[in-house]
Amino acid sequence: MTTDRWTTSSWRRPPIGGIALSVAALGVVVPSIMPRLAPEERVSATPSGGVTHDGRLVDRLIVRELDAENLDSVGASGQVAAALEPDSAVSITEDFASVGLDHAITLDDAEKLSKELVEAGVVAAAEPDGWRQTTALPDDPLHGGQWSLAPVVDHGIGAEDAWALTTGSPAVVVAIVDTGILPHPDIVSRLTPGRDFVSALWVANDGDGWDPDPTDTGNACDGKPSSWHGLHTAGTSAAATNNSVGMAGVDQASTVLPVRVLGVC
Ligand SMILES: [Ca+2]
Ligand SMILES: [Ca+2]
Ligand SMILES: [Ca+2]
Repeated sequence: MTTDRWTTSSWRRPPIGGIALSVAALGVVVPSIMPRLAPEERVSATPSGGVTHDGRLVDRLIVRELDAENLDSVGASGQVAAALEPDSAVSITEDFASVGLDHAITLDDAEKLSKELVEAGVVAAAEPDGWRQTTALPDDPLHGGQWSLAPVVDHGIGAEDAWALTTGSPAVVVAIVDTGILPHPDIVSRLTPGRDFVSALWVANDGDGWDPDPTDTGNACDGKPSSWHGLHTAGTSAAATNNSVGMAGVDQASTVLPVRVLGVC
């Protein structure tokens, strides 16, 4: 099990004029100009109920840039900014810092507060700063190379985030309409009897037309090797997962129904 920083949607506004201070200066600059409000005057710092994304409350935000002019004329900005505890600011980079809140709030409220801080001009960007555990990381040795399952920011489908919500259902049957199937040890336990619908004998490569055996007999031609594409797509969809073999399947519980429709060439 590994842990890593989570990030959620952050709120950003376009660059504005005036003097922008690094948030690394929060601990020095903000206390002298930020009003401290009574709890009943503060906004967004009251938990609204429900559970957080990872079951924990959020007590810090990651923020970027303070605008000195807006902080000099706090007004409504100060009401929002009062939820921050600038003395607790920890510099992350030259522009970013993690800043404590006056008390822990839910993830939803932390995201709302982040948006309000940006809209009020207190910071240029903000998002909740918290921890979550990666509990859905499979042990399949080839999973690391499955780029299509990578996080969305890395141009994948974000499978690990999805698996945190569900790993699939045995009630689902996925028909793989492709070149057929092979008895690979990473998929054989997930198969239900399929069908071979290649009718033309000159492309069937199994000596007959339609039949109840969707085994992929290969489609090599014109010097190109067989693709075994049906096995590939079946594995991506529903390979046995967390079995220390091969790859991980997007759906870890469904059944695969192989349908052979592609023959030679
Ligand atoms: Ca056949
Ligand atoms: Ca067949
Ligand atoms: Ca596997």
